[in-house]
Amino acid sequence: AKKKPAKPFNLTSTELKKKIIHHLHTTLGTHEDKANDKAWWNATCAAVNELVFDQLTNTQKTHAKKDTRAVNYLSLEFLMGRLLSNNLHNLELFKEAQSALKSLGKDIYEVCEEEPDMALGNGGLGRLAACFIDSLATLDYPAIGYGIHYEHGLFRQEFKDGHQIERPDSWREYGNPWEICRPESVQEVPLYGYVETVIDDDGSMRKVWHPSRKLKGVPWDIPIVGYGAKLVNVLRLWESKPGEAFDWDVFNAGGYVDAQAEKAQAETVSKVLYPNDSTPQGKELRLIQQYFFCACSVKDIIRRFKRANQDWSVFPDKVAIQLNDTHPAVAVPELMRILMDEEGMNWQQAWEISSQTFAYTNHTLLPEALENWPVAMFEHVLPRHLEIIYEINRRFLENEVEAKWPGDDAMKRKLSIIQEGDERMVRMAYLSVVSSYKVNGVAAIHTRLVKKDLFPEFNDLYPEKIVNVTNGVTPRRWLKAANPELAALYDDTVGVDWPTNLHKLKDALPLADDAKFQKKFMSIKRKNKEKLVTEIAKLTGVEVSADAIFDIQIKRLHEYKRQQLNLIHILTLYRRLLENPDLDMVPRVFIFGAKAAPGYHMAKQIIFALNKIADKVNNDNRIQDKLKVVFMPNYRVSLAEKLIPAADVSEQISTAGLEASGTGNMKLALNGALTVGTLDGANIEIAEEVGDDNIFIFGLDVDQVEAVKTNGYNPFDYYYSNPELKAVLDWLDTDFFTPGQPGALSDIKKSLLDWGDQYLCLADYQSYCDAQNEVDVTYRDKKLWAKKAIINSATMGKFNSDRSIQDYVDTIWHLEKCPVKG
Ligand code: 26V
Repeated sequence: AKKKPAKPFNLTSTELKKKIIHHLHTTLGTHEDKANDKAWWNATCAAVNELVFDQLTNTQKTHAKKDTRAVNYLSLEFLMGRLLSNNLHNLELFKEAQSALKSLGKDIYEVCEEEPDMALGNGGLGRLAACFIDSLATLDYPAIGYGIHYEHGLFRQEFKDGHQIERPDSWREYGNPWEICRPESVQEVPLYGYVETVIDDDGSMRKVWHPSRKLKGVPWDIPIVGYGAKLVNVLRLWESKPGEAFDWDVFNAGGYVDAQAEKAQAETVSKVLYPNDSTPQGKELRLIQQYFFCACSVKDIIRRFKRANQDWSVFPDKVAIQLNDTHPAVAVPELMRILMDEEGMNWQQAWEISSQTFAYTNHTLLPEALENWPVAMFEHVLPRHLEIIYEINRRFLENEVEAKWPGDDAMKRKLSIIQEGDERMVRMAYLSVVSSYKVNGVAAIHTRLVKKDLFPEFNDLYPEKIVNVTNGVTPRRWLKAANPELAALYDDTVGVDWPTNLHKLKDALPLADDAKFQKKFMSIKRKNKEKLVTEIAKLTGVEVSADAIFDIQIKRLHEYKRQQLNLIHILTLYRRLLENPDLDMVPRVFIFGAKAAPGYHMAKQIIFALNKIADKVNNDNRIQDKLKVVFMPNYRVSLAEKLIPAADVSEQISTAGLEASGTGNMKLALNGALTVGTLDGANIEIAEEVGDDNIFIFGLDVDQVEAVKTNGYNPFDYYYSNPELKAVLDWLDTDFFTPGQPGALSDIKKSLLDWGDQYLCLADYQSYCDAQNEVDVTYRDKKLWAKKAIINSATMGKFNSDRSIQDYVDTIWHLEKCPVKG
């Protein structure tokens, strides 16, 4: 059972070394003597590409020939991180590359560090897309990821006096070895203008859109190597350029500046990723970004379809289009427009096709995160699309809603895709639900709430439409590549096929109690912690000990994720220590990684507060290093890969009902961290897998949250009845943490009291402290902790993104595998 299957490429390290040197000379134009790590990185990428591009060509040939159904995953975000180490692992050539580079005097980990992260996403939604395209390729499913080729990904975070500063991220400044430009597949994108109604000779009516501007979409392809490298799919990212309409005459007539300005404007469309992942700003540029990439992608999909088919009616059999949240929802009216205005279909024919093609994934219940576009703006940018949305809405209200709730105008207003009021709005979520054949939530509880609270009437209307697909993460990146020693231990213990069959880890469960295995498992954790100690010192200057509990909260900064609850618990411990420096507690290092949206005041305040508290705590000799606080700057995928393998405790403490799923929770548990968490998102399913004894659940559950809110929540009740809580909140009003600036942290206290504590931190405070106390008690029993850590890791099989993808295939996409020969 432990015999290793044949490798995709039978390359020895010597052969790989030859290739690397060859590329150093011929691709990089340099030489061993003067090459720096960047050059070595580039040369290694080029060597990898030789293998990958070959298999990419094979894949595309096979797919074109067989013309099998494919899924098109439309997403404004793909948070890929680095690709070299991942690609080497998926080609099963990491060891060979390691020794090749070693014989050249290079450390592969240092070489990999040269790669800038592809940070083309904000957080969970974008990283999920990245895991999914890895799994699709691994499982031999034909798929294309479509997105935007942003010049700048998510901003780089720096701290200045504890405050977050945003700096531009320039991931491609010195080129990117992974991408291939495909000028032969450029697309044109019309914008603005007006719609003309034309009556033809036979009396029939048609619409002609006269756009006033045109952009060009240039595709960049990034090969996606599945594990075992059997199949190589592509991620196709569109870059905007000025279209043909670009006025070269003006240019030649001396209007150089005007022409440059227009060019600059066109290029602005794919310039930067919007860093806000909670409140849509309603900016015209964002709508244009969405339309730009949808228009390019839909045309590209149709071009491929037409290459193999004449009969439009089979389109939904060949093409599935998945909308990653509502961000690409404008693809729906775009497909309708092409089918009617360009292919000459009538409404029924076009709708028949379109409504069998799209499916939509919802990723959030937060009302403020739902996208609504002002009708006026929509009309200005996309006049024809607005007409089509009106018609979708009219038919929906007059046929479906009327049939179900006859004469009920209130219901029509409620479900209308157009929200009436002072400023009329297009509700993109409703458009997506009405236009999709399936809608899915991303964890069991989330889907239940999507049905019950977000779209209850739609669920009545279409009882089969809303389904659950619980999220997952790729075990290749998040265990094999990120935690090579634990991966090797699993290889030896359960066999080498766990990277594709993560349930195999369960075979290690009988060893959870075994002293020898526990020792191996925990000494790997220890080594990972020691590496992180060095990294923390390097990045923050803070000295921490690997003997302490490493307690980690890494995710975007959001009030609903409740970093502030973690904060007030830290203050609680600090206060106890100051009152009793001999307090018997296991030393703890609280580690944070989080970016705040640039315009999100309270999130930035929380970062500032944590930095100020860290300054104070870390330099307080009275507390004998029992407490440390570390805020790691610029949290991103590559940093997550260093933090996750070193975590003892995983903080998953959102207000129940608000975190759709979470995926960091899965990665951390897979790497042997124990979760302190609420009954929210996928935490619930994690608890089911690991068992109640192996997770620290606290706080109100979804039903209790609802009850507390309906009964009128008053945070002051908790403040006045809990002296410890009162003391730490009052502390925030002093200048203890911000000498000379009293009140600098007061907003946090205000938000938790005067402003109503929307996220019920105070209601969950005591329960959270109790759970944290349990952590302390449990950690003292080294054997017990080791057992729980092993159980956590070994029971994460369900959260393999391969399982998620197979669920999508079974319930939504209905794809067939299309293996490719090497
Ligand atoms: C929302 C918005 C709002 C408009 C402005 C731009 C923008 C960009 C991104 C988002 C995404 C918010 C939704 C999101 O990221 N949800 C997360 O999805 C994860 C994957 O399903 C899930 O694990 C997290 O719980 C959920 O918060």
